[in-house]
Parts: sequence; structure tokens; C-alpha cells
Amino acid sequence: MKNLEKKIVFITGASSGIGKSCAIEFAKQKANLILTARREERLKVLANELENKYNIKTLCIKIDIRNYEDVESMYNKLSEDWKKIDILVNNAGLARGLDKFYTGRLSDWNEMIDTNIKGLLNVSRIIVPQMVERQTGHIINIGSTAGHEVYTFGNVYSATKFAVKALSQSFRLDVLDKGIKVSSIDPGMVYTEFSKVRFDGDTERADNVYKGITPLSPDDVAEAVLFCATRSDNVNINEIILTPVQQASSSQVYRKN
Ligand code: NDP
Ligand code: 8X3
Repeated sequence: MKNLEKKIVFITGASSGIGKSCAIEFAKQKANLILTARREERLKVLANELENKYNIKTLCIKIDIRNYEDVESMYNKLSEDWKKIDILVNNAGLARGLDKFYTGRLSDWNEMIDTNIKGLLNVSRIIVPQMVERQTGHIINIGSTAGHEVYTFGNVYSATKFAVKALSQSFRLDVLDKGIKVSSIDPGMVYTEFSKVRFDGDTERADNVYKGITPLSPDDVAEAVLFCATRSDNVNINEIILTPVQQASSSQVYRKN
């Protein structure tokens, strides 16, 4: 298992769910972390806990990845040491709504497209050039089973995750001669704030999504991320698809009463 001590890991969406669990997994490996999201207070609490527990260095940065200029100026303000990011975890993302496309809300579509596709591109465009220059690095994108098959009413969210899949494959081609790894971790149903966000804070509706099943935990996904990040230098894990045992596909889920 590759040693990650003092490696610099940049995580988007570290304030919650999968991103937060990834932060904890990398901290256990003694990596130094750049934790980003819009809810800065949450990042600070997490960073403080991880610094004390694992004796690592952290930076917390409030950022909305939809804004390219903000991402660029955030990176330019980093010290030369912190700029040398070894692992980029493109995790921040969301679903909004669950509707037929012909009744869907434009604001929901824009938020998903701007975050899941353009946000991932914004961050990658800014961070990857230094990996290219140093001929080393690892980009880990969080995709979804929704990027492999559509499901009823999943239209635009699925489209964004199909785009993430296309980008992961394209990135791999673009950096083929640069010594950079590109992995995609594609989970099925994970119990996080995802459904609460999707249903605008309606916790009852959100909880119903997971009724009768044992979903993945964000820690399960973070373990897969860590597995990719700790393979030997010559090994690239292209893709991991993981689902709860009770989920066979995006729409086939076995629920116990
Ligand atoms: P959460 O809602 O728990 O976490 C989402 C994270 O993304 C938060 O930290 C949030 O931080 C951040 N985020 C959202 N929008 C922005 C933005 N514009 N700028 C910066 N950060 C942003 O959900 P998950 O942990 O489940 O989601 C993480 C990823 O996993 C997403 O890409 C999602 O599509 C994917 N995924 C989730 C699955 C699931 O079932 N939960 C299954 C498959 C994939 P903040 O609000 O503080 O900015
Ligand atoms: C999240 C999983 O099935 O809700 O990407 O789309 S699903």
C-alpha cells in the first residue's frame, strides 16, 4: 500500500457526506488536506478534529466551485508548498428535483450542470497543470451509477453524471503521457445529505429513498477512494462501481418491509 504521508490532497465538498469521509480516510494516512466547500464552519470543525487526532496540516477554503474566477484566485493565493497538490478528489455535486424533463425547473438544471460538470472542470483546469508540470498526480472523480444508466425522472442529474464519466475517460487520454492517474468512483445509493438536498430539505421524502434498504455509507465510498489512491505507482484503477447489496441497478432495488 502506497504511503500517503505528507501528500497534499485537495477535496471538494468536504463539508458533508462522501467528501467528509474522504477527508477522514486521508487524514488517517497522514496526508495533509485542503478541505473545500461553501459551508466553511463545518470545514473548520472537521479540520480541527483531524489536525488534533492525526497530527496533520489542513487548510479550509470556502469556495463555490461554480465560479471559475474564485477557484483560480483561491489557487493563486496558496503558498508554493500547498500548490503542489498530489491528489484531487472531485467530489462536490448534487441532485435537485426528481421530475419529468418537460416539467423540470430551469434553476435546478443550471445548478446541477454548473456544479457537477462545470465545477468539476473549473477545479480540474486550475489544479491539474501543476500535476502536468511535475509529471505526477491523481485525479479521483466521484461519478455515480446514474452515470451508467438512467432512471425514471433522473434525466438531468443522470446527464451530468454521464458527463463526469466522459470527462474521466477524456482526462485519462489527455494526461496519458504525463504520469497522472485518473480514477472514477461511481456509487449507487449512499446515505448522506444528498436526498435532503435533492428534495429541498424535505427529510421525510429523503428518508423514504432509503426505506427498507441498507444503503452505502459515505465511509464505504471513501474506502474505495483510498484504495485507488494507495495502489502502486504503475497501477491506475480506472473505475469502481459500488452499490448496496440490495441495489442491482439504478432502478432495481430490493426493499424489505
Ligand atoms: P452531500 O450533500 O452530503 O455532499 C455534497 C457536498 O458537495 C457538500 O460538501 C457540499 O458542500 C458540496 N457542494 C455542493 N455544491 C457545491 C458548490 N457549488 N461548491 C462547492 N461545494 C459544493 O452529498 P454526497 O456526499 O452524497 O455527494 C457527494 C458526491 O457524491 C456528489 O457528486 C454526488 O453526486 C455523488 N454521489 C452521491 C450518491 C448518493 O447516493 N449520496 C451516489 C452517487 C454519487 P457545501 O454545501 O458546504 O458547499
Ligand atoms: C446518486 C445515486 O441513484 O440517487 O448518484 O442517482 S442516485
